[in-house]
Amino acid sequence: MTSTIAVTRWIPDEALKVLAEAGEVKLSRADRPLTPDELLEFVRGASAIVGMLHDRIDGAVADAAGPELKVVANVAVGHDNVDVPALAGRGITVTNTPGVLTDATADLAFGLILAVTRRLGEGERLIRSRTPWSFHLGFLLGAGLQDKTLGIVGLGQIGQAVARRALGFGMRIVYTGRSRAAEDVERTLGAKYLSRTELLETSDVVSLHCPLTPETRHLIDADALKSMKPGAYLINTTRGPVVHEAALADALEAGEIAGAGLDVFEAEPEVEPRLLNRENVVLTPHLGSATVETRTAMAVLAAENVASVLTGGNPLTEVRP
Ligand code: 8YV
Repeated sequence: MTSTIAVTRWIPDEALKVLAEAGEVKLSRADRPLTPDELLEFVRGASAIVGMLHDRIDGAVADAAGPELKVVANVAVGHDNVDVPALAGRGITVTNTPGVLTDATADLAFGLILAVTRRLGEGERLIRSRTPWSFHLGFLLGAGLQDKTLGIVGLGQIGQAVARRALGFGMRIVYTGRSRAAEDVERTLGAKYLSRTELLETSDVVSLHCPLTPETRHLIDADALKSMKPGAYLINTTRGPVVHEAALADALEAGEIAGAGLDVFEAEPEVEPRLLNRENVVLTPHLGSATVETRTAMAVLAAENVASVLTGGNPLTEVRP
């Protein structure tokens, strides 16, 4: 019997080609996430589900798919949208796409660091609004990065890639996380392990690269923001709920930190309205991995995971509960 592979949104042709060899592809043409009810209906009878950001794939979705479901391939490194224990309990393999999006996401994080510290959005808005301006030595001054401290929360693959970029800009690296990085990673990056509080108190730029888990939800709350330096910047390219967005708006209004660069939001696509008109905030719509090369590689890796599991092989990049 041919396997049905339910793909919840557009994916590149290169990945569709891989999937087509493994089964019959059922592709949602919606340019938005399916609603929970639509998703339950869409996956009915599927042997594999290719899902992505904002698809909530849990036990109910697995039950709606039925007994044929063998694999859920999430086209993302983050898998907070998938209830991995519930699926594992039903014998379903879950995979993600680590590695292939590391550099693109680190580039975007560094782009946000530069954009917010050098006030690029502000300058661009000024010109586009035809506001008269003239050069003087104090005009739109930002903060330099040389000799400043970058605090990385979560020194995994993406955190390390951001640190490598920061070294090229003359920054010092400190980091925090659930555990210490390997000695050679610390040595190569000159990275010093600090407690979360020490990191927040000493960093000029704090960049978040931890996964969203119950422990990291609202990791950056009002207290955390209060412990940051008044001249510091917060960068978030991981998951919105790691930051308490209303508390961030409060902190920016109170001048507790200097600015923020955000690619992710607590309730995407909504954004806390008080952030929208702040000049010292740079906002991008979840673009971390959004390059042609990276999105293609992510989708192909997800497809290869599906093909391997459906043909009786091992998954390439499995998420274990
Ligand atoms: C993805 C991401 O593009 O991989 C992740 O975890 O956040 C992004 O790189 C997005 O999640 C698409 O599913």
